[in-house]
Amino acid sequence: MRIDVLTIFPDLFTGFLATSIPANAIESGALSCHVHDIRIHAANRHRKVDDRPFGGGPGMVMMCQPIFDAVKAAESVTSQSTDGCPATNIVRVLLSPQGERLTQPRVEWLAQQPHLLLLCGHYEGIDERVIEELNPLEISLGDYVLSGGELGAMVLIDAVARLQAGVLGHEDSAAEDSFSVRSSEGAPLLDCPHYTRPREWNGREVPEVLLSGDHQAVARWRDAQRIERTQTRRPDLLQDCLLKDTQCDRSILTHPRPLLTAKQNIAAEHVATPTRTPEASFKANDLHG
Ligand code: 9D3
Repeated sequence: MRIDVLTIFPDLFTGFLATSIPANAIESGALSCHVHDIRIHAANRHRKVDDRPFGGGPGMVMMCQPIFDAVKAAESVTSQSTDGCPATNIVRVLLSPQGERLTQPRVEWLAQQPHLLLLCGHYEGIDERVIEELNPLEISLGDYVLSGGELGAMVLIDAVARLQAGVLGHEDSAAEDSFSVRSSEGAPLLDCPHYTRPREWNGREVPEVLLSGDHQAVARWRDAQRIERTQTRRPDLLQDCLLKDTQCDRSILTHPRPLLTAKQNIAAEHVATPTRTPEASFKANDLHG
C-alpha cells in the first residue's frame, strides 16, 4: 500500500519511518510512505499556513488554501506514478480530536486500502471549509489532547504497516495479539501474559502449565487468561460487544460469569487462522528446558 502524509513537521517522521516495523514494511516493498511539507504550498513568502480565528479566541487556525493545494499536489503526483490507481481510490484521513476513535477493526479496514492520504492538523485546528471540501474520514486516537495530528498519523502507519503481508517475521503475532483474539461472544480479548527464560527470576516462577508440554492445556490456560484479564481490566470490551451485537449471549450481562479457570476450556476464537500448525508453533516457541 501507499501512504502520503501531509504535515508542517515532516522531520518528525524520519526517525519513525527508518525504524522497526514501518522500516521493515518499506524495505520489503509492502509499504511506501511519502511525507509532504504543507508549508511548500504557502502562497506568501513568509511560508505562513495559519491565521487568527474569525470570531476571536486563542491560537491560530490552519488556512484552507495551503492544505487544499498540498492534497491536490500529493494526489496528482500519485495518480501519475501509480497507474491503474486513480486518485478516486485514495482514502483521505484527517487526524483530529473530533474523529471516530481508532480501533482495530478500522485499522484492519485501512490496512486493506491501496492508498491512504493522512492529513495532520496543528494549532487550534483547521478551517472547517477545507475539511468540508476534502470530506476526509476523521480519526482520533482517544480522549486526550495532543498538540497535532502527527503522532496520530504515526500510530496509524505503525498499526497498518504490521498488518501488511510478510511484514511480521512471526506471522502468528498479528493474529494472536490483543484485540485479534475474540471470545465465543465475539468480544475482542486482551492478550495473555508471556514468559521467557529463566524459569525462575527474583523468586518468581513461570506458570507450571507452560512447562508441562501439554499443548492443549497451554492453549486452554492462555484462553482463560485472556478472558479473565479482559473481565478484570477492560470489562467495557465485553460490555460493548453485548450492546452492539444482538446475536451475543445476553446471559453474560445478567449473570456475570465467575473468573474462568483453565479447566473450563472456554473457547477464545482466533480471528485469523494461524499460518503455522499449533504443533509447529509450539516447537518454535520451545519450552526453554
Ligand atoms: C486545547 C485545544 N482544544 C481546544 C478545546 C482543541 C484542540 C485543537 C487541536 C485539541 C487538539 C488539537 C490537536 N490534536 C490533534 O490534531 C489530534 C488529536 C488529539 O488531540 N487527541 C487525540 N487524537 C488526535 S488525532 C489529532
